[in-house]
Amino acid sequence: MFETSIAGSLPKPAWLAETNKLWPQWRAEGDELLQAKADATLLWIKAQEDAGLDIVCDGEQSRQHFVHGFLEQVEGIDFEHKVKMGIRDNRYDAMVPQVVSALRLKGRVHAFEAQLARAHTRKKLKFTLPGPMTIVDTVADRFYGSDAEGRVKMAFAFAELLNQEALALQADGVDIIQFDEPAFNVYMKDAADWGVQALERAVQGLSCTTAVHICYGYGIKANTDWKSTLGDEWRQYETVFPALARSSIDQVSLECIHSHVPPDLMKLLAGKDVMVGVIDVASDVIETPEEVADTIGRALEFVPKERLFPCTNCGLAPMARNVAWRKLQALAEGTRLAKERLVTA
Ligand code: MET
Repeated sequence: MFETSIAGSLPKPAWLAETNKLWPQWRAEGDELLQAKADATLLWIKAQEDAGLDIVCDGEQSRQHFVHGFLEQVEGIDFEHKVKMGIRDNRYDAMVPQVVSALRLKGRVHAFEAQLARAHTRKKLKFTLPGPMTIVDTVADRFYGSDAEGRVKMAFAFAELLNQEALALQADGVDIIQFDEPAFNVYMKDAADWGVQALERAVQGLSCTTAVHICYGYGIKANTDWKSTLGDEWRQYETVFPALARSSIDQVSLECIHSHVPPDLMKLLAGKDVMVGVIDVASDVIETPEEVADTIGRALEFVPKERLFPCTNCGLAPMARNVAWRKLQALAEGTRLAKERLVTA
């Protein structure tokens, strides 16, 4: 009960990449970079285990960014000529690569870090991939056409590639494959109309546990500014949760602590495991065990205890390393307290 995990990413050590950045530059090249990625992956696996998490991740140490890491292994994408594009409905500008021809995987995307992680932990291993709709929102298109039809076509093309990599990750021994779809909270109607279907294409044939993560973004300024415009009640999840409840996806990861999401929206996920965000990634203040346990307690009003998985609101990538480390501990300690409360209730 209450198995703990994170949304996926952790800060990169200063010897691997620039710190406190969402799109950091690597500090090394070639074999040296590969070795640094491996070392950072092992370091964070150990840290997650030491903190007492039940399900561990590779911390996304081998990818520059949660979307572009996947795209780097896709043929048909021009990384040489990146363009500036407003992403997440123009919330912020990012330098994005361009889709210039038909899409195909160059080969395996995450074999190195998935196999490394699998060889070094006996804990359940979760692996994250970007979702098709979020990829479409983080790349410039010069091939599929920018109308709605083109976007859907491109999403399904990416879904097929994601599916190939997901099947291979399953064969590597990954227990849970999570697709990150923050775009579901931005284009809610599209998410319900075709985003979930594209996700279904990505999980086709998988027998491991499947998950989707939907949040209000990292703790960067563009996101905290956006959140301040969303009012007192954030009901974005209301449009897509019913479609997810009808889907074959096993688990849904959502933002909870310090958010204005009405917790009763979790009721819309009946029949699914719910990864509840009990750690705020937009604040360096470390949650107390009481705060974490209280958040779990609020979620328990709407999620059966055997379906509740305490998690972080989003990735910890742009944070300071020591803050992230203490947040892992807070997640585990608070969850322990929530379990105790349940026994003594
Ligand atoms: N797996 C990604 C992370 O943990 C999710 C990002 S959603 C903005 O960083």
